[in-house]
Amino acid sequence: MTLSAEQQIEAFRRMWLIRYFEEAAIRLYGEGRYRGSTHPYIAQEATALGVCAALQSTDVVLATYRGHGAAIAKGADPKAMMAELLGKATGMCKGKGGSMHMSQTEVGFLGCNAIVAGHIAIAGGVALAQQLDGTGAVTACFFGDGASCEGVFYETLNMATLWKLPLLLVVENNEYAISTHVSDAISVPDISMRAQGFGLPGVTVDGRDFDAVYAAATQAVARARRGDGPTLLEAKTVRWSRHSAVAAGGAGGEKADRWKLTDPIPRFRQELIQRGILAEARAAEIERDARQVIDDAAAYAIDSPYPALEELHTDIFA
Ligand SMILES: Cc1ncc(C[n+]2csc(CCOP(=O)(O)OP(=O)(O)O)c2C)c(N)n1
Repeated sequence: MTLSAEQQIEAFRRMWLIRYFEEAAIRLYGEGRYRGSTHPYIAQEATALGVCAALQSTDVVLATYRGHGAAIAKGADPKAMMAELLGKATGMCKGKGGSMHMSQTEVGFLGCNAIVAGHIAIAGGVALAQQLDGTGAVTACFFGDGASCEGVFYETLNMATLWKLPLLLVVENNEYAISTHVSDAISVPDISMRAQGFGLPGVTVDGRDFDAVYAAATQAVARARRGDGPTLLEAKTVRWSRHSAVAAGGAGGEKADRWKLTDPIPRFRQELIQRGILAEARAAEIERDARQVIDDAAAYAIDSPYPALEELHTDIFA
């Protein structure tokens, strides 16, 4: 499967939407416009876009608290996301989810999750439902290197492989779980090697390379749709220097700006220009337009009302 020029340009546009969304999220947090926290996806954009470009609109995605990127990549509305971030009634979850619990089921984004690795089991369940429904739909689940050390990851690998579930497990190895480096926590050089013990394919790609992620995801999705079962796809990447808007942790010092040297967006832009798909002027226009979309989304979110007090108990499951 190859992507059309329009699809590649749309992926490029969404990379900028993610980048500007995250920059705005950090800025708005600093201005005290919302509480809790936010976990930037900056520098990891090519992974979410590469995977989501291999999915159909009827496929679904689950992500972590670092999930704004996956949401935008799956087609979620930045305005409704920004309003959700600020806890406003116009948010995609009516302001009750916030940064770590965004979801928009209409576009197949089943949500961000605050519990490290908790959603891996949920994704297994969603894939089981898809298999039982027989629609041919596939689930993609994004999580971090730290999450791949949790027991529920191994339980899901085992059952998903045994039952041949239509599941794509995407481990985004950004080297750090808050302040713990992978070399202090993980016994193998590639997390994808862990697939060997469970009998499913494990693949490692450069997560900053859109084409590499897309190619690997396309194969994994085809395998899942054929009914041959899950794939563990490791996307190696680097993280924005801070874990979250409130917690530091990570590279720090001279390593802190490493992501800038391997920024996936100029890399993809260069690729598209070399392929003759994009001209310099058009690339600049796309970037400008994406920034405007996010500026408008921020203004919309700021101007939106908070949920009314009477809404306190609606949509609450207990
Ligand atoms: C079950 C659980 N344990 C601990 C935490 C606290 N916590 C939040 S993020 C995080 C690090 C996870 O790192 P990783 O899985 O590598 O993902 P990344 O943040 O790098 O995207 C931890 C320990 C949590 N939210 N849930």
